Amino acid sequence: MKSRRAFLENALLGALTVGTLDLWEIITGRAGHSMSPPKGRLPLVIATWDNRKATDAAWQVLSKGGRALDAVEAGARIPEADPLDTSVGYGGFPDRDGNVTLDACIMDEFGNAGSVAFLQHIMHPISVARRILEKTPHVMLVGDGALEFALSEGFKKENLLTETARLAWEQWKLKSEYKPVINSERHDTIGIVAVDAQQRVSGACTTSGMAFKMHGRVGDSPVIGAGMFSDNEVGAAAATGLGEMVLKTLGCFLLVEEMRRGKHPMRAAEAVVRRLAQKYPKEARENQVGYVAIDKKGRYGAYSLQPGFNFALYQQDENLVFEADSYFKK
Ligand code: SD4
Repeated sequence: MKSRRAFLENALLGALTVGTLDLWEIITGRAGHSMSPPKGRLPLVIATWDNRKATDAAWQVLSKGGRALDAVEAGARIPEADPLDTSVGYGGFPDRDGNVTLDACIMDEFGNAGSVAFLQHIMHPISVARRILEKTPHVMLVGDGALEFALSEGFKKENLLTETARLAWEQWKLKSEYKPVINSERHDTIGIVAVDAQQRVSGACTTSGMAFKMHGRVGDSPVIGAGMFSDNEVGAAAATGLGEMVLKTLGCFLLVEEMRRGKHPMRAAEAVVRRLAQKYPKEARENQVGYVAIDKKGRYGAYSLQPGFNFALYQQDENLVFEADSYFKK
């Protein structure tokens, strides 16, 4: 019943949050709802946005004593195959020329990494990234080369543009004067990080990127250290939101380094968001960036620029979703 109590405490925390100070934290020394208690618990998986189906798939691996790498891959594959998720894989909104182009990366507990960018026609870029990690001496393959590799590994070539996504693109073309507009409202990219019962840390990130982007545009999600970073000595982090901002600050690498210096995952995520807000004040005011993070002890945290960033968390047999604290307030 401890998990139920933790849930109630988290709800109470939400109610007690005033401005940037968390009253609950002041009264009890306990952390806020974007922040786990100081002790942490294993195993644990956390994902950007309300990706509870993904954290559930990951939990099926973790709860049986499985490997964090398998858990994050299993989780990432859920939105990739979901035609209703318009920011990831099949059903993802296309670029401004009508092509669905995908970015993904994955890291294991040994620090090995695999990544694909600007990949077309393959429903599960995260699994292609894992094959790159396991079967090649490289970290990253892009475009036609990534597609060739995927096909040689037995992945199927498919049409990923759903009718819904095509219609949204047609609509966008009418309104947008055909400029490469960065769509700042829609964000469902999944970044998913886990630590398993044996304290192995891994992470994955997969996306179709910004809707209606310029053809060839690659965001933060496939870039190791930007959209995701995992270091088995410390923990892991994943990002969502305007990839250009995450890329310019190498956000996830920075976040893991903040944890290495001793910060709780939530405080580390907050520090990285503050860096963004201070360095790029105009972009920060107008766009969303959010981070989720875990450390090796099983503590978690999340923080975003704008309010409204939520995250899914599976720990102690409960699959929950919380809204993260944010730099700008409602
Ligand atoms: C990108 N970071 O390509 C991704 C977009 C994103 O939810 O997170 N969308 O910039």
